[in-house]
Amino acid sequence: MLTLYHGRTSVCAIKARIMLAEKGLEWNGKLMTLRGDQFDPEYLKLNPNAVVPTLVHDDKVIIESAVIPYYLNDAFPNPPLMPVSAHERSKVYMMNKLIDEYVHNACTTLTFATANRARMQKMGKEALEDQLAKTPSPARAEIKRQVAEKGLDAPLVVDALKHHVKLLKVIEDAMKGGPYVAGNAYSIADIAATPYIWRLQQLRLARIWDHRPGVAAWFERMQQRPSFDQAINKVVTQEDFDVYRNFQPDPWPRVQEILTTL
Ligand SMILES: N[C@@H](CCC(=O)N[C@@H](CS)C(=O)NCC(=O)O)C(=O)O
Repeated sequence: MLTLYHGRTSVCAIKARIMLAEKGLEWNGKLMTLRGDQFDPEYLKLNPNAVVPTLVHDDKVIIESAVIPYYLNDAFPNPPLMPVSAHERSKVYMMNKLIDEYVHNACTTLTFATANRARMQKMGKEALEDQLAKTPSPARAEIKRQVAEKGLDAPLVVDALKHHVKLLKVIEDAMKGGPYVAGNAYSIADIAATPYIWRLQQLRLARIWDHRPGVAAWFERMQQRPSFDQAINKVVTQEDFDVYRNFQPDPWPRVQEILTTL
């Protein structure tokens, strides 16, 4: 039996849900609000990092959204979602490394500086600090602290945009060699990148890839896959989409201004 602890809009959880959908696997969902329930002692026993996703396969617990797809691909080999050639496999590893080391925290920076900022501000400084004190990652706590206060003017935003531009460049360059990130076949590399491009689109920042036709065509292909609908559109609620659609101020003018300085 497969159980996934996840969040509806969480990019890492979306990675796991796309993977499960691509494999055609049945799974039980344990939906988390991520407004405090990630710190429940019972959950911390499964995932000491207090984050989603967590996959439980029978009696085995697998954490880390970069690892879960490799695990599922090994445990359920069909259809295979890893390329065969060593070089193409290295592209999958590189994509996950780029995301793990840079893009994921950069995505947190942009999301909390924009769509999630009003909620943090509404909490008030004290309640926010109480929550940040519980997170096992001081780096992620600092991101939230900085962007709650300064929004897109927070110094971290510049690097966050740089990392996203790098991700877009990797995808654009990959499109010169085939329709997918690792070459001619859809793979875990595409699964890893999809939620981050979706998030930019939700944050009303899709114009970042206006001059990258390869990215636009690739993302269109990703959205056409049934797994995109299953993992995203069927899980994310209208209320979630409305938060992205309605948050203010429009982030594009400030983002565009920063992009010209990179
Ligand atoms: N390295 C972890 C990061 C997971 C992570 O940051 N998850 C976010 C959602 S995308 C989360 O649970 N956030 C809750 C919080 O920051 O308190 C992974 O890839 O699984």
